Amino acid sequence: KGLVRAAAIVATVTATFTAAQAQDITLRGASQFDENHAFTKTMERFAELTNEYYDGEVAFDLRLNGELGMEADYVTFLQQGVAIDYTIMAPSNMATFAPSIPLMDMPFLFRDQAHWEAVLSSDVLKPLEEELLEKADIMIVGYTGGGVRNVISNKPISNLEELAGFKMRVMGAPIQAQIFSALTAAPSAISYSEVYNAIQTGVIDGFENEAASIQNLKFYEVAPYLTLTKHAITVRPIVVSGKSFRNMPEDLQAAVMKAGEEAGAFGRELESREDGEKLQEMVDAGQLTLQEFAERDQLLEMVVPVQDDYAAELGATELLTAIRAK
Ligand code: MAV
Repeated sequence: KGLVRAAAIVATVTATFTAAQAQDITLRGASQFDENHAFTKTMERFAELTNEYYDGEVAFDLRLNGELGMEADYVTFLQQGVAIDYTIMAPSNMATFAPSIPLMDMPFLFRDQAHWEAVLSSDVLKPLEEELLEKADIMIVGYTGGGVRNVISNKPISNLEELAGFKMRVMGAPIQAQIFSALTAAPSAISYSEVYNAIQTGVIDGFENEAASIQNLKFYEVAPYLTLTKHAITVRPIVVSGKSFRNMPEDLQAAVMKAGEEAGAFGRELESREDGEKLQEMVDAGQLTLQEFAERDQLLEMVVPVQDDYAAELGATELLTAIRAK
């Protein structure tokens, strides 16, 4: 009888141990947005696909609504290997650690959506990925994005004359301010979490952003005019902390790489498809008024020399040429 009980205990202990081991790995992610944003949906897809490809079980703990801070915080977390294991973020938020990373989403880099897709589904950005890993210990496992960035403001802007001196927020990477200065606007780098207030209190008159985020964070409440400058199609890497990655068993690493690439393609299709729909939803709801920008072709001419100088400074002229040639 005693023996039978002992065997039962061993069986229970073994089962508990196996379950504990299987649950051992938890990967924590962070999103600035709620469950409706394409980034959140893409990270959920990444979790599903990782579990599909991994012959074990990984728990994903995705924190939404900026609970763990904003992208500028996430980059530090990832670099230090604390608080989060993965997220999606703008290359311009990684500039402090790797100055050439913002090249991949600088304004006016892509001619059109086909060009953007050709670049993201090729390996032309590899040198930048290597630099990010080396300098920041952050790994790019896939590329999402696909939102078109436009100027959004508290008063209508429809031509170069009205853009002159426009007090606007830009992302922290110096190239962002350089580009908008070349367009004669008055850019300043302000934290994303401060933008709404800064417009409301008149510190700035607007900024530039894509439909998904304008809608999710209700920026139209303070900036109801959107000018179709269409100056950027977003590139948003799905990133994993190098420290977290090295802690994973090899088969999980492989699953994460495969899931990252596929979740990226899923996210690109989703956000590009939703971009126009979301703009229209905001127009239909009376939240936004859209206007064309009269001299869009001229904008392009004004920024090309700035792009060239930036690439030259980084020793990335060849890379920029390769991206443009895709
Ligand atoms: C949008 O919310 C996203 O593109 C996000 O990745 C950026 O960080 C943010 O805009 C921003 O402008 O800072």
